[in-house]
Amino acid sequence: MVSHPQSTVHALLAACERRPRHPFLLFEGRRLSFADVRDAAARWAALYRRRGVAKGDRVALFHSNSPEFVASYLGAHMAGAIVVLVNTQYRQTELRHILSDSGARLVVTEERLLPELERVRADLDPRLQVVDCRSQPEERAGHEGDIDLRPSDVALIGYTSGTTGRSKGAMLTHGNLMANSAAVTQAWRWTEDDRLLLTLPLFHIHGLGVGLHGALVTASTVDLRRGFDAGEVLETLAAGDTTMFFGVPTMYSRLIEEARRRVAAGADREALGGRVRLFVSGSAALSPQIFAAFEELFGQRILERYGMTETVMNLTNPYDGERRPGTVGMPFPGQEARVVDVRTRRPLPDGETGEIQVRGPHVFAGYWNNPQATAEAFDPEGWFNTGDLGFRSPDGYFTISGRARELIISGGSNIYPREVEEVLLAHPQVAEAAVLGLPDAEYGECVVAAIVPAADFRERVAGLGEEERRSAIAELQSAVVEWCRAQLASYKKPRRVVLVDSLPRNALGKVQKHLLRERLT
Ligand code: MLC
Ligand code: AMP
Repeated sequence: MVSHPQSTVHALLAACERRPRHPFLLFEGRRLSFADVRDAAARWAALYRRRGVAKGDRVALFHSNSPEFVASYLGAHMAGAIVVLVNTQYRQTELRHILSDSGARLVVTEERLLPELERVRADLDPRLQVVDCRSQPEERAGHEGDIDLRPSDVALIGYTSGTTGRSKGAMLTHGNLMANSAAVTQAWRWTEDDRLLLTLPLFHIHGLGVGLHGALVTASTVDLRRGFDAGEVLETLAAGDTTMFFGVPTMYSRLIEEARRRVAAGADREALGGRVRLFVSGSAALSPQIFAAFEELFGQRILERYGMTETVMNLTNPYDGERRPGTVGMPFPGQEARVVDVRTRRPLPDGETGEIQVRGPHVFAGYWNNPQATAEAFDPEGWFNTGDLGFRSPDGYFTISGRARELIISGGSNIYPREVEEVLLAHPQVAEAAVLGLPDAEYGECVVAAIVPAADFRERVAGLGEEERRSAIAELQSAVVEWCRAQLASYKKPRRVVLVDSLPRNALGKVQKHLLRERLT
């Protein structure tokens, strides 16, 4: 096993010992050293304690990328709390579920998101406290020296997966997070001299568990952005201080598009990648076409890796060896992976497709308050069932070929069809609904909904002329999209709504999505 700090806070304090004045975070003209972040985190810890947060209590973070996010996150750990990550795009349905399921005691948020919280407040524990992320208590907390954190303590809960329409909270311990960062930083030769340009959201494992934590354990610098903008990224790379960039495939396809535009307008092609030594892609499949186009323009082979909320990082293409497009490489140091038969659960020989299982210190501690889901996720030897299908080549490279569970990945964000279907079914004009992901050039996959309208709608349009019928249908389609947007994160709304007379179902009444897919493609 690779040695690692005991907790995120131990990692922060170690970085402060080594190089207190070194910049940890660069953000919109601000420059925060490790010591600055430690002090800000200690102030947050004091604020939490004053508000009654005790060890093991849940603190939800519902705000965007900023130094305040990092300080409120590490401060929660200093106070012994468990952080609940909340996507800032989440709306009523997700907020109601996550904030009540996690039993959050306090939520840190920003002004623009307050109305979203207000909308669900009546359904939540009246004791839930809401704190503005700009709160900066003046005094310094006691000392962060008596941190009582063990590797087995839960550090965060990331909500993921939702075969039942409700997402489950994956509990990652400090040990899981730090073991992961140790493995990632070793595999990618991450050193204290690196500067990571981070445009990924910190409320996901990719930005937080891979990006921020990697910089924390190596005591290196993060150039943190509010979000991704292709032009801004290209300008930053060209400035020459960035050494690493991590992104989802949609970001790479936008970078390629923007770079082509600039080269056509006379920009220097040679300077596109600046001084970057490593471009990493993950969270969704990177197509070999994007890989090749990027190499042609930027002169660099993207390193593709595979992970998930429950495990942070699992597999990676090699830093030094061949980065093979279409594959996700091999296990990180100290981790194991294998492929098993979907039915017999026995390990399969190389080349045969089955479910990928992983095992190691990076694998989560189970689902919050859900022993049944936890038990189902592991086999008796402690292998975690990823739900992803794939195979291993004879020379050890894994390829992901599909998913055992229903999941749409659009632009690196996960969408569970069942959750969208439930929202659609609650619309008064929808009788039946089925949601699936169809291929999309920009996002990889996009959400498509097939709906059977309610009887009164069907009767009404049956009596209309062609023109009026078309406009009634268009009206229903857009009403349904707006309905979803009001209740769910906007990226989950269907990008196409198709009205059908009936859904193809099997003898048990289950919708046959493969037939529907054929019909809609
Ligand atoms: C935004 N939109 C999307 C979308 N993101 N639609 C479909 N899929 C997406 N992923 C829609 C919004 O709803 C909005 O619609 C419109 O696009 C503009 O919104 P935006 O906020 O301006 O979007 P943009 O900045 O363009 O976002 C694209 C993106 C972003 C690729 C930068 O989606 C992103 O940051 N993705 C990364 C997600 C991530 O970090 N995943 C890692 C999970 S961890 P409207 O109609 O409202 O205007 C994990 C483990 C692992 O998977 O292995 O890493
Ligand atoms: P999440 O639940 O948001 O953590 O998403 C994890 C899922 O993203 C995995 O189970 C995979 O299905 C998918 N994923 C992550 N990285 C890759 C990759 N490089 N290629 C294909 N799928 C990926």
